[in-house]
Amino acid sequence: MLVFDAICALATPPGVAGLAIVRLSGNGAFDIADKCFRGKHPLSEAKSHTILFGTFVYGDSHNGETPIDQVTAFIYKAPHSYTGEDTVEFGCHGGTIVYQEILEALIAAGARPAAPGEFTKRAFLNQKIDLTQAEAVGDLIHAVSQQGSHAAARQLMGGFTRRLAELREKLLELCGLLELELDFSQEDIELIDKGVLAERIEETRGFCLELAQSFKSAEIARTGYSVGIVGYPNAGKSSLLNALLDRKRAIVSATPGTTRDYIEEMLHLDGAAVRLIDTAGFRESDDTIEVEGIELAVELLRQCHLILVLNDISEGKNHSAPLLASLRAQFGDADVELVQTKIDTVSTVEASNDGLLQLSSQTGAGIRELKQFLATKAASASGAMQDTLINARQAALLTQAAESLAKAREAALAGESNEFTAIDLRTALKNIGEITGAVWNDDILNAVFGKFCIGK
Ligand SMILES: Nc1nc2c(ncn2[C@@H]2O[C@H](COP(=O)(O)OP(=O)(O)OP(=O)(O)O)[C@@H](O)[C@H]2O)c(=O)[nH]1
Ligand SMILES: [Mg+2]
Repeated sequence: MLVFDAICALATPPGVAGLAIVRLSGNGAFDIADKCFRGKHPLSEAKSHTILFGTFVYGDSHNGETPIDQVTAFIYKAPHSYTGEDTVEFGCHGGTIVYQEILEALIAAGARPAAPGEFTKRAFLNQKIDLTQAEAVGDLIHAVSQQGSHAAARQLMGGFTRRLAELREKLLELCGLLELELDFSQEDIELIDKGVLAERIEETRGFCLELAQSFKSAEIARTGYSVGIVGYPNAGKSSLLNALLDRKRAIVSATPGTTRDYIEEMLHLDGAAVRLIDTAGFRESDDTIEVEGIELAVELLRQCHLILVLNDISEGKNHSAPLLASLRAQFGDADVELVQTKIDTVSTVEASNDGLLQLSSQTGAGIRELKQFLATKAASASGAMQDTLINARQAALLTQAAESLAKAREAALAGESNEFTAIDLRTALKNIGEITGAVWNDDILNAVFGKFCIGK
């Protein structure tokens, strides 16, 4: 185990709460903690994985000690802790004062404030977890959907780690054979048939590409399936947002141009997270705030996976046809769906549906069907989540690995010297190594842990 200086941080969110946890980890953690802890026994004498009860104090016996709180101290002795180091986790009462005083006391006793993600970074450096697991910790904490959370949990258990390890082994085996052949190049021995070699490389390349392509669906599981609600002013956009959320979130009024900014809310449907975005109605306007709102809406639609174009059926079924056509032309990529609103204002015959989405936010007709529609869309877009949530960093490395493997395959098929194939295989191995952290440098670690929050 590597030994680093002692760091401390609040591991729970600050604010009024029943409990809070302050973490202390690193060299001399128990001695530092003992300067502030008054219990039956000093913490340094406690066994690992025990909990001690006592009083946390600030100050010293010379100038007097001030009790800060009654606390529990969880003891973890190296290497059996999250970081792999000696660790104490203090359970204290929540609020805004107690934890700050505890941190101040620990710092006065010799610890320093932890940097973002520093505990998890130490866990990585001490080989408790690999980089994909460290990233899973981040995904688990920030998960917005059950789906994403469960995939992150599986990744944290090491599912992805094992798959990448298998991949690395396969490539290492191929590299080993090629390099061995090189050693015997004078004797002209062929240890692996070039066709078989090319085939095996192609298999791993396919696997890398498939994983890299799951990035898009992983992003949806990670941040939610985004649905833009658009239409001409007064189409009933904000009313629909409220109806879907089942509460009055946005202002609704008969005045066109009511919504000028955009409103974003998360809706949870069958374990999927759907991010609803209500926008300013599309129209020519002299009002600069409204124009800005419309421009913002267009910008937001670029990030949406689905665009619902709301048409007020009382204005005619095809009233929004020009808007629909222009959005379909502009956002070919995303799904653009027409939704008829205010169907309570027309006769049932007029509203008779041709399999299209139609609803009334006022009576609630069609809302359940729209939710079902959104849930199905979100579920299919986020794909069958397995044991991993590919992120941008991993996807980029997998794509690079696939490119090197394509080159290696070409070299093998062209009957070039093994040297060339082996070099490309080694490059792919390095890329895959960077995913798990088998190969790392400070830039890689900063990219991963810089995004973490303090205390993690
Ligand atoms: N009858 C009926 N009226 C509705 C329905 N949905 C909305 N309205 C009315 O239509 C008007 C406009 O509704 P909003 O939800 O504010 O429409 P909007 O599209 O958000 O409008 P802007 O934000 O101004 O672009 C309000 O007077 C609503 O009460 C509906 O299903 N049936
Ligand atoms: Mg509105």
